[in-house]
Amino acid sequence: MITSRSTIVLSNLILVSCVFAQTNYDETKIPKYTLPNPLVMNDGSKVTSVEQWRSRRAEIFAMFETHMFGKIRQRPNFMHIKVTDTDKKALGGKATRKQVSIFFAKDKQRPRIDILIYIPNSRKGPVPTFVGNNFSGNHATIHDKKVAVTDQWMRKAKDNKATESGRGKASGRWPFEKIIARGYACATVYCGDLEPDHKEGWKDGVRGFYLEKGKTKPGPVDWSCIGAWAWGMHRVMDYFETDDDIDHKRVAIMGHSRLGKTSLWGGASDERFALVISNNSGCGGAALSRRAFGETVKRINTSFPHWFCDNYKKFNDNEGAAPFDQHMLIALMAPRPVYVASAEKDRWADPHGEFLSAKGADPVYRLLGTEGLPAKKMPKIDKPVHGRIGYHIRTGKHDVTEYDWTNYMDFADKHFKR
Ligand code: GTR
Repeated sequence: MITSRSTIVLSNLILVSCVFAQTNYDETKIPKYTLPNPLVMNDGSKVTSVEQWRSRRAEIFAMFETHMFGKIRQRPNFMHIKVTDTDKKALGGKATRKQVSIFFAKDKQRPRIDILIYIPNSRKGPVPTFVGNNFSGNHATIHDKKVAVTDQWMRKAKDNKATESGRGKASGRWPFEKIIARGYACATVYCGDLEPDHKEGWKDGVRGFYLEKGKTKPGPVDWSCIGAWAWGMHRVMDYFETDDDIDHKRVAIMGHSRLGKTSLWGGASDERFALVISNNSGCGGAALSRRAFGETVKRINTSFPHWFCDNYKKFNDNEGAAPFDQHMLIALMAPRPVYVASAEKDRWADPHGEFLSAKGADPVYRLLGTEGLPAKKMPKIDKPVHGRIGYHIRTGKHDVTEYDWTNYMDFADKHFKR
């Protein structure tokens, strides 16, 4: 006899396998597709000048807002910035650590973002800076007891509470010492400060806080969770503009995986970022959706219904109906340098689709007078290509490694003329 519990388990299994059944890892089974041309206006006319590109860019940007990430929010009227910590003897005296909070409510502690920053002490003036969201709290990015353990909702933690045991757990992904040694500052913010990463998380984040009167939840074109995380990066940039140690004209926004989707959208929606880096961002990030290789639009919208605006669900099993594909998200960075990085074993994120997307942005970069992505074919493993568009596929799995960072810094050196 089937008990009700096993009925539930069974139906869950069927549901999951239905979704999984469509996962394709075979290049020969990729559906035939035609990519929308980033250099053809919605009315069919060709884009042949920089000026026309600005109009086309506006069209493309509106598509990503309306159909994928939701409307971008501007800087709020109220924002209170407070530097809570400055230590000139951090990292063995090599860096200055700053912790800065941005409060969004006049009379409440939350919402608030806590920025952790390390700035090289051997600097002659403002320094170029890498900034990105992190997954597990600022305290997880470094073994530094002065960094407070976050009290925000935490994924994969007992009772969703971060503890001391998480300190430094993600330090492999944040090689602050090496970044400092190369003359860059590096800053990070816990994405959960903006919105906890679950379906109902919007209620406890900035999307809930700023919900318009009369609405009970964000509408189908309103900002998404990724939109909220990206918005947080924009607010960090607002702060950078007030900090004389940061060269705010040379800030690179970087993110991994879901936070790589975020860095792409964050960089696309705020042109103050001078360089944009996507580390293994995959579906909904750098990977072309029409290939439906590895993670698909339907799968991502099912597992993470909050990441994109509800409108994006229209493209479940129907990627070809979108007026854009992800190469056009990359093109939104043009002519700013952009880097797309893949990992050999990260097939879920479709490395080839990430490369093709970077390549798909190349005509826009060339129209704007830059070298674009100087690679005819997908580069070999561990053979990075650094044009105005950078790309590499490295050995190993879905992660951020020293190899990735070394390439990002080399790429930044090239474009920031250091
Ligand atoms: C996976 C998701 C990917 C990627 C990844 C991550 O579960 O399917 O799109 O975002 O999480 O963020 O680590």
